Amino acid sequence: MESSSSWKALLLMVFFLLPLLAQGMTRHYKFDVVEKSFTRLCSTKSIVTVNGQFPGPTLYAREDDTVVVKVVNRVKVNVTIHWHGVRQLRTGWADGPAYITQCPIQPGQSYVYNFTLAGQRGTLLWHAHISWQRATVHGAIVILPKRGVAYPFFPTPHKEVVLVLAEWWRSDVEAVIDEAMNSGRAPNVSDAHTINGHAGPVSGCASSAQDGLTVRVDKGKTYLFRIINAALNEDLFFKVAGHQLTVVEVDATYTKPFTTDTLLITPGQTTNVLLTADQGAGRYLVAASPFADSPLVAVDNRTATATVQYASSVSASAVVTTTKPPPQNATPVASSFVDTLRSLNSKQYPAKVPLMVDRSLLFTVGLGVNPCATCTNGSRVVADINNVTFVMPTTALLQAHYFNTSGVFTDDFPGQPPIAFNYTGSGPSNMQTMNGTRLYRLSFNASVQLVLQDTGVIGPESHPIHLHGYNFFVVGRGVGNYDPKTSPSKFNLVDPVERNTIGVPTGGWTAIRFRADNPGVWFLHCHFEVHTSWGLKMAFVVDDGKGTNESLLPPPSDFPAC
Ligand SMILES: *[C@@H]1O[C@H](CO)[C@@H](O)[C@H](O)[C@H]1NC(C)=O
Ligand SMILES: *[C@@H]1O[C@H](CO)[C@@H](O)[C@H](O)[C@H]1NC(C)=O
Ligand SMILES: *[C@@H]1O[C@H](CO)[C@@H](O)[C@H](O)[C@H]1NC(C)=O
Ligand SMILES: *[C@@H]1O[C@H](CO)[C@@H](O)[C@H](O)[C@H]1NC(C)=O
Ligand SMILES: *[C@@H]1O[C@H](CO)[C@@H](O)[C@H](O)[C@H]1NC(C)=O
Ligand SMILES: *[C@@H]1O[C@H](CO)[C@@H](O)[C@H](O)[C@H]1NC(C)=O
Ligand SMILES: *[C@@H]1O[C@H](CO)[C@@H](O)[C@H](O)[C@H]1NC(C)=O
Ligand SMILES: *[C@@H]1O[C@H](CO)[C@@H](O)[C@H](O)[C@H]1NC(C)=O
Ligand SMILES: *[C@@H]1O[C@H](CO)[C@@H](O)[C@H](O)[C@H]1NC(C)=O
Ligand SMILES: *[C@@H]1O[C@H](CO)[C@@H](O)[C@H](O)[C@H]1NC(C)=O
Ligand SMILES: *[C@@H]1O[C@H](CO)[C@@H](O)[C@H](O)[C@H]1NC(C)=O
Ligand SMILES: [Cu+2]
Repeated sequence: MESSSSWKALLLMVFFLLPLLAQGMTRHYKFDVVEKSFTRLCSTKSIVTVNGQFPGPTLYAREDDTVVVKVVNRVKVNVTIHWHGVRQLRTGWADGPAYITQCPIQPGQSYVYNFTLAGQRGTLLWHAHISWQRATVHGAIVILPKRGVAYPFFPTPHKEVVLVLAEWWRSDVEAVIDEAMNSGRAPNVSDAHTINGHAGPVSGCASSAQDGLTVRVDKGKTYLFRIINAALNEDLFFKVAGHQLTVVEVDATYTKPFTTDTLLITPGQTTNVLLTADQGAGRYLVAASPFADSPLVAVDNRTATATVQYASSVSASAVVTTTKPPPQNATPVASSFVDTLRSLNSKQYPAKVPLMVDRSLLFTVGLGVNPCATCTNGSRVVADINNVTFVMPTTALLQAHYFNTSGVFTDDFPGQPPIAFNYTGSGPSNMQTMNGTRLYRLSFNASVQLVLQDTGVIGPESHPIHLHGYNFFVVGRGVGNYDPKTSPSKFNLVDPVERNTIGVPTGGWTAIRFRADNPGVWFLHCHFEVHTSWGLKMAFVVDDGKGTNESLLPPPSDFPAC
């Protein structure tokens, strides 16, 4: 066969050259943290931003790339940046949550975050991880497939559009949370939602209504919308008038595609959808509106809007086809979306669900009330996991772990609720919690099942829980109390959705599984920033395994000191 040599050349290319091409490159970014004011936000107030942009710059990379970001703090407050959803395999030093993995970057200082994007592709977000700064310090992370690798089951879209949803306060966000912490009561809700930093209808600011975002599309073409919820305290519905959305990926993992007219997206979550411009030429409203099904909770009920506009021939003054957002308390719309999500679970992208469980944990997540002599009512609202209101240390936990510093944390976090009660009932009459910087220790590669159970203490409420350093599989979900005897029989261990942030339903529970194959200290917390401020947080300390490839790397030389 005379063609055999060219076959050999082809094989040579496939086996030797393609892997070389697929090897990642290093991408360098510079993040200058600076103050900036935006007239489009109807205020002369300065906000903390990255590079003077709101939202901040999109970080583009491919799977396997190394990302090096030099963050320079040019503002008056402490700063850290978290790369939300990035696994940070052995590089916990680059994860970012203040006092968990690092001390803050203080005014005038800088720090180089250096990490590799391994085994992930899709959309994530980066955000500040100190106090309430992420309200304005956030942006998208786009992880494209490896060079030469196509999207798995959908053709390359005509264009990709990043849409960052957020919340906007007229006041300085630090003043909003300070006021709440001093009074012991809930903070003021935001004054608007935003889409890519455009406020839409802000009361008392007429001009901003015209200053919405316009996404231009060509009829017949398909677009990939990368949607991020960067809001502080609110789950959001997302719709585009007259168009169906096909979900293809969440939290940088592919899903089985499905079509819906409404997305639910909690703070910290990301969703990629395909939108085909298959309607008549015109302008169509895009709406992001709050979802909150607890009567107790005050939310900002303003809908953020943008428009999808067909081709250049359609004028900006053309009539906009509007859409009605779901009611704020539309639990069935939210549940139906969450229940439909499944991992792609293909040969190339299998769902590696842990089938056996080494550690079975039950964590209650909810609120409490502690005495507070200086507060408005002599008491303060707090939040807790298993009745522990987490107390932030003054030095980073990861450092204390790595350097064996005693006295910073204990590793006796309770794996079960200290007192069993009817979690979704009205709760115990004593609503007090314990304080502590308590961590839960896991050995390397332990397989963990964690049931997150909402409580009715004060009132039931949904909680978007985020785990750092890992993706997990969402194997089950239900209303009422989790029952260890009957609930597991309904678990999906075949193709459960894989993600890094999951909403625990109001008055219900969610079960997740993950393998502790990443050594370090990993934060678990509510992604409603108000609940994190109140103490709904804890951390896992995951010990090193055998050999250097299963051990935490040493800290970088420019690691900030406290
Ligand atoms: C980033 O980390 C890698 C691996 O540890 C190292 O080789 C590289 O020099 C680092 N780059 C920078 C800019 O610090
Ligand atoms: C919170 O809202 C109250 C009532 O509208 C207002 O008086 C107060 O100034 C607000 N606080 C902040 C920090 O904006
Ligand atoms: C939003 O909430 C405010 C204050 O509770 C209320 O006055 C207003 O009618 C609500 N708007 C909508 C659209 O529900
Ligand atoms: C004080 O506490 C009572 C009972 O918990 C509550 O009804 C009231 O709203 C609180 N007052 C303030 C100002 O928060
Ligand atoms: C911390 O303690 C472990 C176990 O005793 C030991 O292997 C390690 O070298 C210690 N690390 C430091 C930085 O002292
Ligand atoms: C728990 O409380 C809920 C709500 O009050 C109630 O419907 C349920 O029957 C209670 N469950 C148990 C086991 O008491
Ligand atoms: C939580 O801890 C406090 C303080 O120790 C205690 O009084 C309370 O009974 C505990 N509650 C629960 C539900 O464990
Ligand atoms: C928890 O700490 C706060 C101060 O941060 C204190 O006021 C409160 O009494 C403590 N609660 C308990 C149960 O120890
Ligand atoms: C982790 O445990 C699983 C299940 O026992 C095993 O298949 C896998 O090889 C282990 N991985 C490592 C790195 O030890
Ligand atoms: C680390 O290397 C050892 C020996 O090559 C291997 O058995 C193990 O699976 C590796 N662990 C990981 C997490 O890759
Ligand atoms: C900034 O961080 C340092 C180190 O933890 C701390 O000492 C200082 O009080 C912080 N500054 C502010 C304004 O919080
Ligand atoms: Cu919460």
